[in-house]
Amino acid sequence: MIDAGMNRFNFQEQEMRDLTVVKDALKNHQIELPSWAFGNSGTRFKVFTQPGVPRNAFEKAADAAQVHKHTGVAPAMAIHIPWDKVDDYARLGAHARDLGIRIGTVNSNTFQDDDYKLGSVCHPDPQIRKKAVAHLLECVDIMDATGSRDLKLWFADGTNYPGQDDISARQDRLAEALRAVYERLGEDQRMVLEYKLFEPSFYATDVPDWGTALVNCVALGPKALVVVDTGHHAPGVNIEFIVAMLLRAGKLGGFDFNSRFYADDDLMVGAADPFQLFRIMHEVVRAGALALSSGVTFMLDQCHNIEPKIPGEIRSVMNVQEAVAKALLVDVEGLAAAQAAGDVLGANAVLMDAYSTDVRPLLGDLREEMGLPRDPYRAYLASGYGEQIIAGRVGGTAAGWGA
Ligand code: RM4
Ligand code: MN
Repeated sequence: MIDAGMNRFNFQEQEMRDLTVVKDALKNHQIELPSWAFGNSGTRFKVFTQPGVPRNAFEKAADAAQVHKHTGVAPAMAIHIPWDKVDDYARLGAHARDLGIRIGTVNSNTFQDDDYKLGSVCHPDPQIRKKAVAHLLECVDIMDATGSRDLKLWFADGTNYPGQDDISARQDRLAEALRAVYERLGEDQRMVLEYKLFEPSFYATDVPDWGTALVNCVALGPKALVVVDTGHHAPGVNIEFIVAMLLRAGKLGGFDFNSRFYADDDLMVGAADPFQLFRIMHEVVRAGALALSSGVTFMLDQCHNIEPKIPGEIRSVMNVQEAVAKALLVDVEGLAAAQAAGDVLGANAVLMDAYSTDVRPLLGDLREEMGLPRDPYRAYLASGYGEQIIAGRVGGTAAGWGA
């Protein structure tokens, strides 16, 4: 005899067990913040400065720590060299630890020097290439001091006109430079190679897509992995497909999350297309790559040009969490059954059910369990920190996209 009441009880128990799994996964999912999100930024037309902006990497770490304090899931700040150049990187690492966070990915910069007009590691002049590689090696020294695991490489290299340089020769130069850096990496260090379709080069970019990045990383070895910046594709590209392929190859190093309406807009992640973010996270969850141990870094790479910066980062972290929560709620067995049965609409419905779930109450409960405010955004606004930095950070030069 079927006891309906009993079944209902079992169902609830099952649901609760599932929610515990979902909550645990969310608690352990870490999001890394970019130091440059806290500095002034803008477009090539105008940088609108904001009061209270950090003057150096130490103050950026203090702001990043605020995001972590209110969200509980953002315990790392990536740095950009030379924007975050300091005299003593070990002290910067210790400062971050005192604030309850750590220094994460070290981002190299081979695009803001006059010498790099025709490229950096792919430049036709061996002297310029040498200079670029020296910078990358210096970044590895910095990783040693901060205890960072990853060196992020993004190259502005490319050409503007057909015939300007030899496409294939530039690839040889790229491979040679990458090899030199790869060989310098420590036991637990990795290099993550980021591709971008175009800009600042408008004809041929040297690392324009995941194919080029992957070919290079495979040739280098296990410590070289690909980074997916969500703003670095042509419109309409199926990014979750790329993510799935890289995960299958064991070559996804991490993400640079942001939103785009047009090109590399660097807007808040989950603002332009929360559904795309969900689809990406579904592939990540499906592959079991959410946890820190998976080696996939979930970084933000954004600029808050017109909105306040710390709240913008908090909002972004919350957006990622919402997408992750929804991806974790996908009825995996139901989906597999529908797929196996060729039930097109049924399978799609399983995914859409998860996406359509309002996960905000779940995330509020989770935060309460973690001793955090239910709404990190409002809690930050009420904290007075924003007013405090405006009053306190007077004088000096506000940080921006310059060394
Ligand atoms: C590039 C790329 C890099 C970022 C710089 C600021 O477009 O996304 O990841 O470090 O911008
Ligand atoms: Mn990026």
